[in-house]
Amino acid sequence: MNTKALEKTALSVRALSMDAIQKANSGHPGLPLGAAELGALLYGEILRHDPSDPLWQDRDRFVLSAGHGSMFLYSLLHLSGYAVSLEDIKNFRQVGSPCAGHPEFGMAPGIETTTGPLGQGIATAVGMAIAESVLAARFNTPKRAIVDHYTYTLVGDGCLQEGVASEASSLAGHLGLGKLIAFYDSNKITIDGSTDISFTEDVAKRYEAYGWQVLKGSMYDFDGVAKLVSQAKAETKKPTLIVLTSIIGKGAPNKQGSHSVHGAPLGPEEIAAARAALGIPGDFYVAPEATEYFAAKRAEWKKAREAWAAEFAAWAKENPEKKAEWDAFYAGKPVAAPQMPSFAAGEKIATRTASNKSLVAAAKAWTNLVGGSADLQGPNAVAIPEAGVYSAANRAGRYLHFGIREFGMAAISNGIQLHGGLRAFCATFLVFVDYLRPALRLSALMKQPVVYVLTHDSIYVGEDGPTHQPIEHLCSLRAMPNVRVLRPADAEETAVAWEMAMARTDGPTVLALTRQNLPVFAKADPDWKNTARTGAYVAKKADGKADVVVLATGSEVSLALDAAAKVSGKKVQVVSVLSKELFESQPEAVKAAMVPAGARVVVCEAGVRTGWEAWAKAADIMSIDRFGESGPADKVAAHLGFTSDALAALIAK
Ligand SMILES: Cc1ncc(C[n+]2csc(CCOP(=O)(O)OP(=O)(O)O)c2C)c(N)n1
Ligand SMILES: [Mg+2]
Repeated sequence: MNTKALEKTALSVRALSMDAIQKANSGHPGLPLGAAELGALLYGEILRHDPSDPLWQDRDRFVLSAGHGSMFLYSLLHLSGYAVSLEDIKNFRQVGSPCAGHPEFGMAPGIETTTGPLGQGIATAVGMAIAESVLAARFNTPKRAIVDHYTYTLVGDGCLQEGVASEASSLAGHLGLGKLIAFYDSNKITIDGSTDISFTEDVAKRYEAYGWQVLKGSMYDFDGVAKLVSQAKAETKKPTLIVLTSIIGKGAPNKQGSHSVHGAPLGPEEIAAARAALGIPGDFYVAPEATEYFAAKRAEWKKAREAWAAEFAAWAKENPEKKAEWDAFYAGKPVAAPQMPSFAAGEKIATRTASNKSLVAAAKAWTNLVGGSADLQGPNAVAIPEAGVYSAANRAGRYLHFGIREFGMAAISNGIQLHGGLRAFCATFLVFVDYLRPALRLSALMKQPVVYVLTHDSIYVGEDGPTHQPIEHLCSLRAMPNVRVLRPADAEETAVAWEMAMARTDGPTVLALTRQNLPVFAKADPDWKNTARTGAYVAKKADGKADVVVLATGSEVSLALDAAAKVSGKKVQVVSVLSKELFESQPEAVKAAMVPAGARVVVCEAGVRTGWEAWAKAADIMSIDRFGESGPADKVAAHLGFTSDALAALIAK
């Protein structure tokens, strides 16, 4: 190990970070300065990666969970040879710069996931480690291990205070993810000051209790940390937490060790003092020794990757069937054409139950579909018997028992999806989407097509009462950019919704599904399966030009069909709105074909009115703008005015 070059690399990380943050007049120097040595060691000696092929499937993954320390990552990406230029670093935190305020997936090669919301990074890393083990079990042969890499993450005090980190770490310990290695930048400082004011637990003991191996060392001891990493790798049955004692902002002589260095530029005087103390000769300094060191490393890395490629080619030749599957996995394509289920008109079946049939069919075609529920396998109807259960003993299993950890589940699903090669889904009650919302937001921001199976989608849940009855949830999910909310109205629509979810490549899909049975109804539009992909289609056509168009979603479509049958003297058309936001994004002509100009619009949805006002007058919207009630579903619905008689009366008005 070339300690001198590593020291010069750490020096360059400090120099670039303090200058970029000063130039932007915004940012967080504490972590990049305090953890620069680990960064040098990680990017120089520990990671198996190749900046000339940043998407190399068998690269080690690194997640900067403490995303506020983004300059740590950008400096190291630049120094080690990724396509992050000095110019990019000088544009840190400027509009359009790949060096955004917090690391953003897709903005620059080498950023494995978006971080910044503390705690989610380590949870996402858990998902990546799961993905690695699934793919290794699926593809490696006794002769060749073509999937064999580690997942590293760097967490701070903040990440380890967040509940989502606990959820995911508990599961990681249970699953025995031996190739997950987390470094803890233990500087005992957060924004408000010393961790003494709010965080005095024994983190090491907590992680031991989760089933992790816990090791301790100093952030500034290259040999020591390298040895700890070897020890972490030697423990194949447990994830490892390496607690590194550190000094926040190390190198800024008057500010280091204090919370003042966490999240504000050092200022010209402190920068001058730091330069003098560290021997930094000028602006945006990169030590020549660091440049030389990484130039040599790049040649080594390229060779290592080419050796893997040769191994892969030999493997592909020996295992043509596995290779075909591998190609499909990485292209996001099914290995066989999906055979979605069909249903008979009149059949009464809950959309969650229909969803299970579609999920099982999808899992047959997309043999890389991996996921599960937060302890609601039965209620969410997400069992996939032939997929097997993923566990420490069965890495080839594709069903994940996430336990009652909704937020951890969704962040882990992002990691599984981001890793590459797999499709992820997860499931819980729709009302508990609030427990996982921040991870759904990152799925949407990162354009990851995770499928969220969210059942028990309204007051029709019944007896479990208001805590379990979604009210504002459909509206709030529709408000989140790039989330596609699909609320199918019967079993047939559910199959189409699953097809749409699996076909999506650029963002998450929420499937809002019923607990209660719904009739499979005859559709007026003969081409409804295609029309539905616009977000809506005509379920019942008016006789001639419609006087009233009823827009309904999910279970309220059959309510609307019943109501329409009760209305005389008016030409009523019923439109099933599978996806409100998708329908609203269509050209005017598409919308007008279903909702003709001049027709009165009535809306029916068992949720809040907000968002429907553009379609109908407030008095024409049948909605629920209060919390629900505990009672049998039909009684609760009647109590809240959700009957076909009430809707018929509204239509007839
Ligand atoms: C979920 C979430 N809550 C709050 C914040 C705001 N925040 C950013 S950094 C930080 C303190 C983090 O402390 P630590 O992880 O110890 O980082 P250090 O100060 O040591 O760099 C907070 C509260 C955030 N980014 N994410
Ligand atoms: Mg800290």
